[in-house]
Amino acid sequence: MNRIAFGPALLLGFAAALSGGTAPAETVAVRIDKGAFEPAVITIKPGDTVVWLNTEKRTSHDVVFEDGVRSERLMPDDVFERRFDTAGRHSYRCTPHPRMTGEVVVEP
Ligand SMILES: [Cu+2]
Repeated sequence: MNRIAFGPALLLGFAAALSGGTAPAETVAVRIDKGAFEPAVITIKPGDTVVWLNTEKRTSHDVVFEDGVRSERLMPDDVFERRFDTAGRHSYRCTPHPRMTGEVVVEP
């Protein structure tokens, strides 16, 4: 086995993979405040995670997706997070406040 010859090629390949344009996964925040999701529409990349934070003083909310994924009831300062691996539009709403709607747009 020839580690000296093989090592640099492996390192170069790794560096190329790192700079290959695939951004590292990010986590983005949506505030729940004054009876609204802020921002109501958020655009992310596959693999990113969205964190919802209830910043109300005393009102609880939830986050319920059309595909069945849902948070627990979020009391003030509670958080809920979901990672999105597939492209598409993911609509959600708040059960106790049906006018509260939001959307996560996952663009490849
Ligand atoms: Cu609500």
